[in-house]
Amino acid sequence: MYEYAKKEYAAIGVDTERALDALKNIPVSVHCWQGDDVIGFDGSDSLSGGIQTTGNYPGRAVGFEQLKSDIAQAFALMPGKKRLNLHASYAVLNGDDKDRDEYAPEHFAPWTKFAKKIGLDGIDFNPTLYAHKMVKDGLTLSSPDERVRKFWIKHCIACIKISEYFAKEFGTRTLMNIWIPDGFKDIPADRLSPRLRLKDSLDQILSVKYDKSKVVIAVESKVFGIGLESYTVGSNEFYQNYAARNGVCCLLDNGHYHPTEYVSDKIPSLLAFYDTVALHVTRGVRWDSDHVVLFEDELKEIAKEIVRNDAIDKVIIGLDYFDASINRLSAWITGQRAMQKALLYALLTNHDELKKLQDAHDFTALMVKQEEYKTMPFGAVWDEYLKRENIEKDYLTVVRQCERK
Ligand code: RNT
Ligand code: ZN
Repeated sequence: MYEYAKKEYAAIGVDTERALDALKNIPVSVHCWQGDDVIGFDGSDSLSGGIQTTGNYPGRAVGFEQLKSDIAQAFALMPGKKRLNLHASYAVLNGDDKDRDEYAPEHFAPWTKFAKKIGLDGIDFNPTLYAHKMVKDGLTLSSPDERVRKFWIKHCIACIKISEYFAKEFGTRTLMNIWIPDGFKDIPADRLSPRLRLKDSLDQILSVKYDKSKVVIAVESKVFGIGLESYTVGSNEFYQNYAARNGVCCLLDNGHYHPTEYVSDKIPSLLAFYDTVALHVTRGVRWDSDHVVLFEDELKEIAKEIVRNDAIDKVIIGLDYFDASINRLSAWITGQRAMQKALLYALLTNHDELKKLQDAHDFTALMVKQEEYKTMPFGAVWDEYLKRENIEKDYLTVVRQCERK
């Protein structure tokens, strides 16, 4: 089957061997939070900040040991180069009575040890500014209460140190992504002041010296959250301008825009101005519902924008979804494999030929060729990839076994 597929693709000017080689080297940062419904280890056992996990499927990982073993199991069934995307709320405190503003590399050393043991490429990191008593009236870095802002500024600075530590340990760049939930349910009286306070807080965080070749800091915008429908402090315009002026990176979460806006179209817009663009790949169904990522059209378009713009080294791919209504290991694996499939699909496309058709304004041929791709023997190349990665195609059987255990 693979030999046949190889010939078919060669006939349209695509080298499947090159595609397979490229795919296995594209790192995908897999989020730890699918395993435990975004709860974390450090206290608050309910989620806040306008995000929500729905479903009551049994088997939520509780504590470091369970989450570690679930990650080891799920990651073993994922092909390709993997990184672990960690939130600060997953600190391993071992009885150390420290709050988030005092977290240090030592609280994450057990994660480093584990990630090295299972052969990961590195760890990416996220300060956690939700599900905590210092979130006052739903606000963190934009709070009118200086004490609140100070606490979260300190937390973010602590996270820069921890990110630097991860980068040093693995010898790869660590992405540190800042997302805050700050917003209002109903019509505000002042939309500017919270944004000015957020700007000042970010300035204070970024005034700390850090090695930009080791740590990439990103800011993640959003349009609304549950219970925060009317106003979001960290809006798209706010963060894009902040990032452009302050030399940080924008993180695009494809659940964070209006449903008719596409992140696939935003990636090349940002690539025109930035060296680095970060992604949270998710699937919103009617809202930012964080459904499991599937191999569908918008995901394919996102992958095409990464591949055909020679942006594999510029776009940092991370996953961000959480489904508690199905087996969590299966959710993890399905989404990660979907991302890999979309990248492979993009790598198996003769972009030069299609671009030429666009430049010649031959949209008739472009449409025909794009349709032809859809029935190419893609599955045979995917199966070959799994074989070469030593990964069984079937993961449901293993997942069911784990479930029984
Ligand atoms: C929330 C953001 C944020 C979180 C994670 C847990 O809407 O997408 O990235 O999902 O940090
Ligand atoms: Zn996100």
